[in-house]
Amino acid sequence: MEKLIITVAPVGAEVTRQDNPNVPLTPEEIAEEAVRCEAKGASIIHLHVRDAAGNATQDKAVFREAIGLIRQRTRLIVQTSTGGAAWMKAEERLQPVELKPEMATLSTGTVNFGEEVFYNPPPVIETFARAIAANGVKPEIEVFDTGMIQNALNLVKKGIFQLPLHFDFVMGVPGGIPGEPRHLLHLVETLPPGCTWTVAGIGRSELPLAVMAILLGGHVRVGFEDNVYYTKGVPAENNAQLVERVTRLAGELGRPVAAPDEARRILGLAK
Ligand code: KMH
Ligand code: ZN
Repeated sequence: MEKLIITVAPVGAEVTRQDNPNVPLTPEEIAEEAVRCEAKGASIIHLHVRDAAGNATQDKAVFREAIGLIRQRTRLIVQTSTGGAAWMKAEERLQPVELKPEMATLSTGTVNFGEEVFYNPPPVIETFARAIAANGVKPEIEVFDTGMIQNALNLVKKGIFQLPLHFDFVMGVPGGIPGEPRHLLHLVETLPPGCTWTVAGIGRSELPLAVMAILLGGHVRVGFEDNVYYTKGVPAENNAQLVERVTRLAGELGRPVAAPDEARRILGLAK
């Protein structure tokens, strides 16, 4: 098994300071959190940014500032979101890809997202995929339900992406695939050989699915975007605390964590 890649998703688009008073919001706060998370074992940062009022934005200028600070202070792989928030228009969501980050997400299907709809019809998926490929960015396919794997493989058939692809199973979103072990096994079995995957369990499914991924040879995403608690009813102090727990568990289970440059090799990013 390869070493474990830990992605931290510290900001998200929906989480607020009411949910957890320690959510980093400004580029400076996000960069400080990135430093803490790298020190505890993260090698990828899944990046959303906020405007001056603390609301989700896909503004390229804010992404540029945050990415600049993260790059100055860490070796983390920066993975920008193209999902943004469910209420955003597609053109708005795609902006950060123009900055040519090392990675960007691509959600390959529409899904109910709590009370909203995260809308990704086929033409949007294809436009995003072509932009990601044209900018030389490595995609992470965000899978909220099983059919989204097939939709991603269709992009390979069309020659836009090449195998092996890297997937993120986002499990436990109300409206998406439930965050249960049997569903993770099914998703993993559905992937073509050679693909890599990580799991982002939402809320209380974060920890059990992380442990399964450690054991199965997958990778793990944690952070306030997915879960703001350390244990039931107890808000995490910061994102680094969630990263540290995964590093500790992985060590106990005999799976050391990858440093950023090792993650680059595992994901085929190393030049
Ligand atoms: N905020 C969600 C609607 C991504 O970052 O690529 C979508 C999302 C996925 O977070
Ligand atoms: Zn996201």
